[in-house]
Amino acid sequence: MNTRQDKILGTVFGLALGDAFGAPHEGGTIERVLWYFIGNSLGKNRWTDDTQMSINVIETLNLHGHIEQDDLAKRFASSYRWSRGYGSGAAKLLKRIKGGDDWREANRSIFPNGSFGNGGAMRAPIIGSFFANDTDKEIRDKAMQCAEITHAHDLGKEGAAIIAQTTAYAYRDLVSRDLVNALLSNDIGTEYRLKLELVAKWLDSSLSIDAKLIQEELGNGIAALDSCVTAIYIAVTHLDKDFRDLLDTCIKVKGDVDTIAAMAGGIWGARNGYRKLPNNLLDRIEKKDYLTSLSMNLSEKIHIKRNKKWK
Ligand code: F2R
Ligand code: MG
Ligand code: MG
Repeated sequence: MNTRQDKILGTVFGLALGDAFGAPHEGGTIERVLWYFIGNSLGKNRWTDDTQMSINVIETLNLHGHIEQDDLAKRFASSYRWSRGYGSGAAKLLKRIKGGDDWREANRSIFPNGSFGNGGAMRAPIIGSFFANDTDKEIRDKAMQCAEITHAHDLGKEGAAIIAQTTAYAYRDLVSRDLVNALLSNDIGTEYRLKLELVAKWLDSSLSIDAKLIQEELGNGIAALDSCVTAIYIAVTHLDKDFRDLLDTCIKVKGDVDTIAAMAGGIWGARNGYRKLPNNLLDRIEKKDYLTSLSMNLSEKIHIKRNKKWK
């Protein structure tokens, strides 16, 4: 396995492991009991909407080499299954697209300004790794194009952009304060900038930052603004640690654990690669062979794209 394959597989499996092993810890009692019954597939750990939508992004990139929005909208809609635990607005929206509505109108039909949920950001690590060697502006644009199909709200799109950029920086082996500095050099909206500046302050200080403080200051909710910077902070502080430590921290932060762990796990995997992911978790993930072949294909497509052989 070459470095590019290792990093692409690392991104995809880091995301899927975070999702599948975070999901049983998400939400309140009812959600946990429900996931106890449907979170198992033939003895394997099932992933949720986070991984399903990421698979759809990979499929469209493998076919077109860029974000072909109409194709991606159809894939999101036809893959929708309630049992993957989609957000309630996303579920309604995807049913409308499946019923024939144009995504350009459907994406503002549930919430007038579009969704600010973290569903656009949870699939953004794929964009960050695939476009890792492109410019910051290109990475941000691609992430927003991918997000806007379901998340037209500025906060939903900006969350996707910063997750994609963080993944791209991790892919290029930027770490810690250098990574956060690179992120802050972009034209990021004030709401996210304030939280990222707090992250920078924490990294510069000798303060002990526990899960409760992360939860209180950065958030742990289903809105992109309450989860994207949380995932970035956890990823940046665990890039040189074991993947299981990252997962433990996500579980301690509580709330939207599958999505925070999927985003942080994808970023971690882009830096550390597939080979550093824990085998005992990889062996238990649902549809591992399918994810592997999709990811290998994605890695090959990057090679073709870089060598300008894309037809
Ligand atoms: N759905 C789940 N988990 C179930 C947890 C339910 C939870 N207790 C709750 O608070 O709802 N997980 C999956 O959903 C998340 C991704 O969601 P996505 O794709 O962003 O969905 P949606 O429906 O677009 O947005 C989520 C909710 O955010 C609120 N919201 C969004 N935009 C809004 C707006 N403009 N105005 C008002 N509210 C808005 C709504 O409550 C949406 O339902 C991931 O965690 C994934 O794992
Ligand atoms: Mg989910
Ligand atoms: Mg979630």
